Amino acid sequence: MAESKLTLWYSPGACSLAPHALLYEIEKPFEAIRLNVSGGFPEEYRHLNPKMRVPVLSLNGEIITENPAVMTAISQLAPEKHLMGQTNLEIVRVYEWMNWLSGSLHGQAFGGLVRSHRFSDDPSTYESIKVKARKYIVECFGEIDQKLIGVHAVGDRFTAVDVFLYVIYRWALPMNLHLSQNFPNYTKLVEEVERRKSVQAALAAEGLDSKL
Ligand SMILES: N[C@@H](CCC(=O)N[C@@H](CS)C(=O)NCC(=O)O)C(=O)O
Repeated sequence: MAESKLTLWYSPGACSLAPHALLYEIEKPFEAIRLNVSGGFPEEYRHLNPKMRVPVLSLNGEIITENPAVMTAISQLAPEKHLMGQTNLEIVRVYEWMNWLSGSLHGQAFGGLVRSHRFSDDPSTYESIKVKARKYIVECFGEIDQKLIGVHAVGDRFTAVDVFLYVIYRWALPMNLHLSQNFPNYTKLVEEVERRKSVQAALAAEGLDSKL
């Protein structure tokens, strides 16, 4: 069977780092195109993703956006690895995590912290939006820590959820939240994820340090 043609658009350290690592995980050839979130995306990018966000995956010319969908598409290329879970219940749990991480923790909590202007047109409210967002991040990290019983979020093997959790944990590193003391289970999972070859390869490709 012919190999799929895969291209990922990413920005270093952004949520696209998770599908970037998954691409190494499935061990298939792909092209990765670097953008820079902080510098703003070039206008030509709009035709690929009118939402102007990363990640974007092109799979044989089909454009896929939204992290849970992008990671599902990548995982389907190596079904034997069960990156979206193996049993029916595991698959359900993976989507339960993915939706919450993507919608609530990423979109609302980190969105409020980093992009407060999207939540109000009144600049005088931005500081209070940031304060609330920070509280919500801490609350979500507490929920994650409580939910984790082993070093994997779902079942007893690595899934896409683990690497998504890893990327989000990295965002909190500069926030002075004393992560290892306050969230020991989450920290253990992150340490485990960071040891993976796929994650090390994605970090190197994006020019990022391990940091943990
Ligand atoms: N709902 C989207 C959100 C993607 C997203 O917000 N990506 C960030 C990087 S982590 C981005 O491209 N930000 C640019 C911006 O907000 O202008 C998904 O899950 O893929």
